[in-house]
Amino acid sequence: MRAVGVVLVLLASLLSPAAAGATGPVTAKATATATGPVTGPATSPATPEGARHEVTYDRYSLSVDGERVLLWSGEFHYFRLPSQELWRDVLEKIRAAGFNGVSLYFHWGYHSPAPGSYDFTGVRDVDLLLRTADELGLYVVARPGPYINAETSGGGFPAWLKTVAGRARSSDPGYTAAYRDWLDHLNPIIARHQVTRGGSVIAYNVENEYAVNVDAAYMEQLQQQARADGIDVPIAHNNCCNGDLANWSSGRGAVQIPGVDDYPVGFDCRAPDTWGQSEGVTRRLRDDGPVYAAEYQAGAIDLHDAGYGACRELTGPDFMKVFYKSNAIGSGATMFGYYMAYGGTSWGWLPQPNDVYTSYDYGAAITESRQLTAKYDEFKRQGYFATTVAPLTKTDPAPAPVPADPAVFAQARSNPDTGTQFVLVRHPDRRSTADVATELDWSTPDGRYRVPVRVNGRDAKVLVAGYDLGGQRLVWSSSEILTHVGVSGRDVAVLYGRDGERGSTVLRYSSAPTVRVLDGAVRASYADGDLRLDYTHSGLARVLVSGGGRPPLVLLLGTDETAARFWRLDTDQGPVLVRGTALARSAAVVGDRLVLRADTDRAGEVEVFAPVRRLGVGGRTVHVRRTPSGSLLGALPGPEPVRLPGLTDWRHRAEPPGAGETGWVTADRTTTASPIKPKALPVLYSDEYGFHQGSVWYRGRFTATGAERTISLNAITGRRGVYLVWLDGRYLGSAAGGTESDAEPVNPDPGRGDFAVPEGLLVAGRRATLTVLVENMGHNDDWTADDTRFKQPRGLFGAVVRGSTAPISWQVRGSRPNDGERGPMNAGGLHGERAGWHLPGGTGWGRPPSAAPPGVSWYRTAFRLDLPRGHDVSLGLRFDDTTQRSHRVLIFVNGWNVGQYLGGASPQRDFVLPAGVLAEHNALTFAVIATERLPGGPGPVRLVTLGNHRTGGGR
Ligand code: IPT
Repeated sequence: MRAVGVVLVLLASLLSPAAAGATGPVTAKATATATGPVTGPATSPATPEGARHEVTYDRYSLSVDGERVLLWSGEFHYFRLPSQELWRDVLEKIRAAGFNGVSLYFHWGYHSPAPGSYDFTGVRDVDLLLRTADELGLYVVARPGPYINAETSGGGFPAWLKTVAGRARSSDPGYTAAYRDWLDHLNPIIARHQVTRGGSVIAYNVENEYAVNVDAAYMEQLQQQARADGIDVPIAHNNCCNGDLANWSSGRGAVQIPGVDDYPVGFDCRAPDTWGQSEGVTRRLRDDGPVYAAEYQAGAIDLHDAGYGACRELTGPDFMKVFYKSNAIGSGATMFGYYMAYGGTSWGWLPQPNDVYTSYDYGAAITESRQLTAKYDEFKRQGYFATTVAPLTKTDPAPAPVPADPAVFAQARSNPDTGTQFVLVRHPDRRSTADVATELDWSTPDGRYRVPVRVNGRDAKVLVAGYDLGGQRLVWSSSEILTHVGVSGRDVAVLYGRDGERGSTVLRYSSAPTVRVLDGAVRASYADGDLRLDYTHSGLARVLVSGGGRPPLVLLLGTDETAARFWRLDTDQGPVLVRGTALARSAAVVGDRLVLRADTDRAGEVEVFAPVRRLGVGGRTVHVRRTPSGSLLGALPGPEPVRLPGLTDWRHRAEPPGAGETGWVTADRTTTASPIKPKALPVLYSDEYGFHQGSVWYRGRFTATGAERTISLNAITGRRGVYLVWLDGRYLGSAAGGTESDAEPVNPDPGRGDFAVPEGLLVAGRRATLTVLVENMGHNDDWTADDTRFKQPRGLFGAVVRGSTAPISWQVRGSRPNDGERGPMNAGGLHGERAGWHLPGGTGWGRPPSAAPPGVSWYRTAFRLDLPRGHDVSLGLRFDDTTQRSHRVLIFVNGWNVGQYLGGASPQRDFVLPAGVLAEHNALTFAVIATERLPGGPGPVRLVTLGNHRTGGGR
């Protein structure tokens, strides 16, 4: 398999225009320079001859086999999408947006249910993930932690690590032994997918924002182990704090490529128009390596429950234009990791509860339900440019042309070898919404010009001068470049500007060329070798330029919107352009036919610029005609409508408090590895007894005196968690769980609840049973690397029966360590979860009562899907209950815990049901936890369609 991949890679590079000596897009050929690329670590000696590729870097960029690479990558969390086929879907969408890379965290806790036990199968098959990225032509920055943060439970640490002695994220022996074992299992998988061995892993990111309480020996040991495990690509790190605090650029533990994370507009989505002061320009941390924007904000967590729509607005196209372009020109970075390209779902017990709820949509360019947004279009505009215009891989700061009006700010970089100039224009205050039109006095490589520019509102442009665009010479343009390809001896270029704004483009010829305006209103003039085109951006204008001593050029002048309808796809005959479909996934030239995989969301045109005469989409031949632009034009059908079944015929099953006799463990420990000590002994922390996920039941038995007045409890659940209390089967009530205590107790009373003992309930001399259900909403992260957050307990923290000194004997029962293919973080410790009620099948279900009592009740229904074939339909489950009742619902689809509905406690009402988890026949099961009587059960819910595309088959 791998050998075939290598042959294809070699073939592709032989066929690439760069190898043939022409200047071509994508494959930026590094020109030999005085500085010369610094050679990275040696390639693996075990690699067969011919498969070796070399990854090197210098102060400008990474290079592969001496060819410079601008790494334009987006972050993707495979663990937030439990379906191998959907990994491919999302990675195809990421690739189609113009990304040439993905940044991948690996989640230790997701793979390891217990010390020494690892699962790399099914939805945990990261070997397949890396193979998929490679097949799609995506470079990978592998980010194995061991600590990853990522708003996931424990920041990626397995919860069992909370009981291991020794500070996490340090060189302490206890922690070291634990993480070494994990990395010794993971590193070899990553290693065999490195570029140096014919795969696509191009860099390896150790640790994550390791900035406070640092231990240099640990950083050094992580890198030594990576090398020992066969990692030979450059090692990087992501600093949290704009390069401040520990950034690992020098000294013990330093990495080769220290990068910087930057979230310049932060995480408060409540006022999405409000941008703070942050410049968001990535700092250079080493002179001998490229500038690396390791995590650059591409969405936001919803810290204040504004909903992800607001986060998508906060980080929308205006923000992307202004900040991404300012950063590219301000910093000269050539390595980018946009966080997130696709956020996904923190299904099961994946959320880190203090910062997120189930959805990790992130307001990203691709929504949780895998739909493409306006942000996706902006990524495409910028990503196509960044991966097309090769001189961007090597630039130095350059004198900027002076705007006639100081209300426009200009900043420039240029490529020292080609002379190509890149000029950023925007408002000096990036938040300004003024509309300013002015001129630049621009000394380009091809002469001095007055270039009209306009900045209307929150906008930024990167204008290019002195660029060999295929076989053409671009002198300058006030339009931006989307991309260009060479097709059958012609150049096809797409330029764009905002709808209604004027644009001008100047191209150089040795004699007057013939200009034909095929579409739109474009004025052409020729003088002294310069062909000047003037136009107003509107729709899609088309100009055919021929003669003048150069190959013919089809110039397509679009708006932001019409430019975004183009797709650039690589084939072994070079890149081709497709226009009109909602998505184009892949293309292949087979003889005289273009075989296209594309999605449509409505009926409409499809146009291709490719060296072919015929077109096939999704296995069907499309009737096409040749256009004056030299393209083929045809029509494609839209999707068929989706009909969804109603959710009816609910069945019910009660889970009485403390039900089930097996699985209880005596809780009598008197010590804990956590720096947070309990209020009273024994230690009741659920992790100490091997119960790490979801709810935990406690049973405390004591001999009553009859004088008991109050039960005082403390429980730590994580944010939005609750606990419920019964005494001798009588419900006493519930309380909100705490989020944390402290090593020196400044917060000694977390999650306190006081419950009055009903008069006459307890009889002197009789055994009494206190039963408590404590939710565990997920584990804290370890950002501060000092154990005080990460090793926060879950479960009961203290229990006192006031009015009695009788000893309480405790038992605890929680989750099983693993739930089959659904893994260690799917099921918690409800009796129903332990008994498999969340799985399809089984008996014992009856008619629902008119109201559910406080406590745990299970509901179930089945539904059959009859979705149109050859379509990609994304479904969700919508909670229509608007009463703000405080019940919570664990949602299981065919056994998979797809999230937790939190009544009035979180803004999330739609839950995405991943296509890979759905089948034709489906079981939908709810575990409802109600803190009060719940008339009518969990309330109205229904299936909703979140997206519907005809996919053209192939998936
Ligand atoms: C940075 C983390 O590296 C990343 O894992 C994730 O948590 C992200 O932020 C926020 O979503 S932490 C940085 C904001 C201090």
